[in-house]
Amino acid sequence: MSHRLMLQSGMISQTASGIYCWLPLSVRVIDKITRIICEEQDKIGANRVFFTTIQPAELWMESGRYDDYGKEMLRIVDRKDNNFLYSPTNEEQATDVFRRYVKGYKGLPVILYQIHWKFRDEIRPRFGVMRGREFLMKDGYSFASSFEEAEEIYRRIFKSYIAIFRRIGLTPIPVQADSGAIGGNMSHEFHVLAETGESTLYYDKKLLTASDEELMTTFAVSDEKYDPKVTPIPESELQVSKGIEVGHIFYFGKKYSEPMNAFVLDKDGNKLYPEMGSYGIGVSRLVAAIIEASHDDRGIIWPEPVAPFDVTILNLHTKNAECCAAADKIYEAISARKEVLYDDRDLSIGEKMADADLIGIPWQIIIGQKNLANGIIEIKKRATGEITKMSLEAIIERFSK
Ligand code: P5A
Repeated sequence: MSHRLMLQSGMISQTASGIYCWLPLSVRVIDKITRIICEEQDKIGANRVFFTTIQPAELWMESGRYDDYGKEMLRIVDRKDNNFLYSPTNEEQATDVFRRYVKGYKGLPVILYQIHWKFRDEIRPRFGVMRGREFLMKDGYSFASSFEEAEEIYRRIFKSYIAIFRRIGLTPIPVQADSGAIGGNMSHEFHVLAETGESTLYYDKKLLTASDEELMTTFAVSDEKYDPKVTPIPESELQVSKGIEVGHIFYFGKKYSEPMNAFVLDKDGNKLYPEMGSYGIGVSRLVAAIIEASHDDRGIIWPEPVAPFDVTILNLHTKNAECCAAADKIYEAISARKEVLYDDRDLSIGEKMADADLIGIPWQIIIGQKNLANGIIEIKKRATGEITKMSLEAIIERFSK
């Protein structure tokens, strides 16, 4: 569903299997998500960087993952026959930056994160950007001086992720997970509820109202791990819903710091290998997940915090001087405070209204010549379809706040 809506609304354009161009509307959504992520990550002391998308193979040989990663890794040879790869994730590179720049125990803990492109040569790219080959990820890496400190950071990130998904307007369900290929012994997936989700979640109802602290310990599992015989949830409390995995966090101790010889000196001059974790959010997948969670049969319904625009002005009669003057006046008056999409295309009323519903901007200001002659302009709330008639002045007042 999200894939069809993203194509129809001109958000993305496929260039190869699992590889998409992001067009103006979707970039604005990504910018909104990015801003929310950065604000919440900065609050917990994480620092934003840009690692690179092209990495030398040597880094992955040090960790032993160059051979293990297999066919999902896109391998590249430069003109001097050096082996490179397009980043599927950046644990090795983050560890390399750490060992170059952090020399003493006083430099710990450190949390670095980026929002950057990844490439994984998935066998079956599916549902558009939901499972792409090239995709945008927020990936963070932490370095701590002890297990206790690493655990405290893990909790901080966990809470930050819950806050991020809630601010976007989604319902996050944290699920205890095996840490799979990344390795280690503490891991949570974050799913968001959507009827069309690929995973089935089994969780205790109290997750939906739990505090952050309770969320970490309340039971939830996804499909393959569900066994009714061992689930510690009373039948009356068990909730089964569909979800989409939009985030995944890992604690993996010294899995990279030891083999990559990344250490600092502790206060007695001994080598201290940091306890590490990594933390991911599928940013481009989130765009599709938001649409899965929020649409109707006419199109997308953007939650206000991530909508590409706050409001759209529909001038239904672009050849009518009064309509144009009213639309211009409103645009001029409110565009300092609101992000406005001004539709002055020379199309039929039906086409413009259908497009506005399809692209899902939260508010529509609808200017038609008959209403305007009576001093009336309509505003429509996309989520409910509710229409209110107002004067031009009242509309300017309403959207200038
Ligand atoms: C955590 C950060 C990692 O890669 N290393 C750095 C760790 N985890 S992960 O689970 O493999 O990926 C994190 C999130 O990225 C999204 N994702 C994808 N999105 C679109 N297309 C894909 N092919 C794809 N693969 C992973 C998911 O949301 C995942 O939770």
